[in-house]
Amino acid sequence: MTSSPALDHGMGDDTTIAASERILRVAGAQLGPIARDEPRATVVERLIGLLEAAHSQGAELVVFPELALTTFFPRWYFDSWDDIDPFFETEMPSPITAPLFERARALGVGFSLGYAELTADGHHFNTTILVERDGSVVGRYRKVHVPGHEAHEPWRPFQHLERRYFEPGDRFDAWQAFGGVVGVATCNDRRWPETYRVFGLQGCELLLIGYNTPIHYAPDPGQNRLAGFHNALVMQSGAYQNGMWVVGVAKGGVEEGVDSLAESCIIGPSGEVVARTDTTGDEVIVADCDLARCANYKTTLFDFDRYRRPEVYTRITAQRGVIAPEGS
Ligand code: CDV
Repeated sequence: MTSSPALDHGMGDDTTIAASERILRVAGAQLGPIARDEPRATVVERLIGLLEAAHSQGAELVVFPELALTTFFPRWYFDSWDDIDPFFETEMPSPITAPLFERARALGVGFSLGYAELTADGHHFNTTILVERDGSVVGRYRKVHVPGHEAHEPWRPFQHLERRYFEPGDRFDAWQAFGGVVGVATCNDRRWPETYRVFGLQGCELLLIGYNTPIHYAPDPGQNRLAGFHNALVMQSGAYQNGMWVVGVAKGGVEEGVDSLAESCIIGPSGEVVARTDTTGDEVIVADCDLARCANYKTTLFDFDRYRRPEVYTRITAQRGVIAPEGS
């Protein structure tokens, strides 16, 4: 499927609920692989090229992937923080990333950008920053669901050591930005329905999700052939069940020998995909996201205030793992 602002969003004539349009033209800026030795400055040049391509198509907001400045380094085991910390940013913007911020402000384009954050007091997070069209920082999001493992597991063809290198974030905050209510989540967060619902409960109309998803899933390779299906399944259902736009953007392709899912897409509050990449490299997709359309779902089938039963859902926050009923 190619991207097109003029694409029929498949919502027919269901215009009775959304009073007036609130259209934001959003771009997903998919990245192809970043080599381990690719300098940050070169990556920033690629990001600026994608930003300019998105702007030339009228986009006001550009969504970049998770950990968009480096290769996906959790695939390697490192014993010493001296080897890990060079993948992290200690300031944002920094002298190297400042040209992206400056170009975006000059063009009047906002963006979200995933990067590895090392705080002044030594904490490591998988972070995404959201920047408005005037260059102001809307907020920073730190990945809540950190997947993978903590220790070296030599049986795997490659590692997924996010749990060794990142602490989890502890907040899902939506923000007033871009003329609507906007949230950010990161990669594995998209597989958890709680993510979308916590944003949905804040009236979120647009959720931005960057990801790096290796297609080979070592704990259960039987899932490999379903990587694309599961990617679409979780984001489409999250969009529909919460009446929000979801923009999922990959760093895809074969990076340092590991094949990662591309299939970046923009999904409407109906749950329908309205734009999707058709390569595994650097590629921009664009869609006109009418944020007012969210009301069609938020005020009908998914009128939370009318229909939800939080008193019946207490296990969701009171309990972490499974507790099966007693008996055989
Ligand atoms: N970067 C990620 O969070 N990747 C995970 C792994 C587990 C494949 C994902 O959910 O896509």
